[in-house]
Amino acid sequence: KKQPVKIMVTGAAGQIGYALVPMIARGVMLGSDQPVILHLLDIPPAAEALNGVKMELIDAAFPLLKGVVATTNVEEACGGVNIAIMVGGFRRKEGTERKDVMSKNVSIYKAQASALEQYAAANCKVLVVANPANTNALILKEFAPSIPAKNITCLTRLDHNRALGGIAQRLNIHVSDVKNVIIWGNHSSTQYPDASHATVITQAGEKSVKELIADDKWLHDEFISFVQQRGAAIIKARKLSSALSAASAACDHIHDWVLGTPKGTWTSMGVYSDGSYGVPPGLIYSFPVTCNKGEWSIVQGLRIDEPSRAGMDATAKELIEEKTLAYSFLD
Ligand code: NAX
Repeated sequence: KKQPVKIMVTGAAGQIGYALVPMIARGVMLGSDQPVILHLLDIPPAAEALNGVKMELIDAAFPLLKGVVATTNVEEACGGVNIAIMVGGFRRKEGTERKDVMSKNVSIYKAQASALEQYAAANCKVLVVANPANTNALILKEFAPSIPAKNITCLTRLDHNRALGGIAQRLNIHVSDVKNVIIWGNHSSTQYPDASHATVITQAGEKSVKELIADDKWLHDEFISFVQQRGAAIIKARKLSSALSAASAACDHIHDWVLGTPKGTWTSMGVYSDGSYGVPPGLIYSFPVTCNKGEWSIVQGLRIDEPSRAGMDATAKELIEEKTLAYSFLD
């Protein structure tokens, strides 16, 4: 019988948390034979709401859920966790400046990095969802030096899934027949969604999306802005930002990282750059990756065309600026 895996969700009283924890407890993240124990963290003003989430988890009587810890104490939340999903953070509200958001998140991620380093299980895998996701993950990495850099990632799977969906809609096919899009760079509006290596499974075998769509304008303009602007479209429609799709993407990210990507298929993950594709090392940058036995590796050898190169560089430039801004709060 499998031992339960301990999973921490920070910001668990928020809207993504509310969508995410039942998915984890149902086995969506780690499989229907893997028991889990949830550690839910939020801040004191949300303590009562957090306790309400715990009560609902109990009431749902999930067979795989072996325990729930709901706390506002970071050390307690991090205790022995094998997986940490960082959804909590300071959010940008109307009128707040980017720099204020950054300074608050730098101090949150610095503190939570130390707690993870001291109290989490050895080899804990970390996924940062909270924005600015790439830079929060980088701060976390810097302040948890004993956690291997390869264990610290950020979420761009939602953008990846949106890109698959955009192509499926354009070709009027099912999303599961599309694969190998890429999200390069930052989880922000400078991200570069790339369909130039994407393929579609047809009855006549695998065909390239470029060949099937053959409309360069759509692939270079409409597709890219569809993916980049989808988050804003959700906010306009729901008056709230994406939550169920973000939660689902977080499950996909951990699922594939732990259990592996299907043969011939890659996904997108924000990971610590090793300089692949000329991306500056020392950034958390989204790359195409395959996963095997709990380890990701960047897909190598893809041909990069001119527009992709420009897009990949622009989003790297923004990440360098974010890093500089974040570091300015550390002195
Ligand atoms: P909510 O504001 O609903 O929830 C955030 C929760 O975090 C709140 O309950 C808050 O009390 C808690 N929190 C604040 N500071 C904390 C701290 N220091 N420790 C623990 N918890 C803390 O936001 P929600 O819609 O759930 O979004 C969460 C984050 O995900 C935001 O930063 C958002 O920008 C980001 N997103 C990232 C996405 C991605 O693809 N990477 C997509 C969706 C989402 O926009």
